[in-house]
Amino acid sequence: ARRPVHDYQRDFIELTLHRQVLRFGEFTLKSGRQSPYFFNMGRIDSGAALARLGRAYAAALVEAGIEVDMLFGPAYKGIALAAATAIALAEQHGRDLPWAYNRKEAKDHGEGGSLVGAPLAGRVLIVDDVMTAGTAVRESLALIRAHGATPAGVLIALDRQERGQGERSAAQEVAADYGIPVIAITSLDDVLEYAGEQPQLAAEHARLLDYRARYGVRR
Ligand code: OMP
Repeated sequence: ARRPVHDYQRDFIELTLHRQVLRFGEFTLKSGRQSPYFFNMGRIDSGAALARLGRAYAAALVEAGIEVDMLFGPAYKGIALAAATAIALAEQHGRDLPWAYNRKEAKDHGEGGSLVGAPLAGRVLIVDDVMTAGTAVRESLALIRAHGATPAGVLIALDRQERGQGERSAAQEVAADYGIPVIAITSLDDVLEYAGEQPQLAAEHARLLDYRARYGVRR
């Protein structure tokens, strides 16, 4: 059974297609996997598009109904995403949450430290772009714990539904290992459904199915 499709998901899918965030071709992923598709959030490169993206993230968080005290955006791409989500939460949902981000390189002058923004404390929500093998998200989870805060969940735009360290998906593993929800606005299922509906994407759809058979989770 398919999960219900919310308005914010429809709007987000429309945005990603319009801005060509989703592309088909041959891509080498961070994990070394060769993928027939890539989801590039860097294509959200205007103010209006970013605002729309922030609204989708905020709506997904509110819909999930989880309790969080603050947002954390991992460098680099998560920074703008956490900022856009924080703004949308404040403006659309009346929730003014603290937010923070990290630097990739520690600074030895100025404000010091590798964290910027609100101190990491309480239940922290990670806001990032895509989960594949879960490596990026696990680094953020470790950082939050190292600062004595509690991971509250992970909010991403796309769950690629690929195997993590074992047979389950990276998102399922992270959810189980940390006891937290992984909230994804869209997933590989949505990409497959979209490609499956477009006659001109028949070859891409077939490659997606092959890819899922290789790196996806048993279903
Ligand atoms: P994992 O650390 O393997 O979960 O990969 C997630 C990261 O890979 C994301 O934060 C992105 O930087 C990048 N990525 C994308 O942006 N889009 C994709 O479709 C796939 C990846 C990827 O390299 O796996």
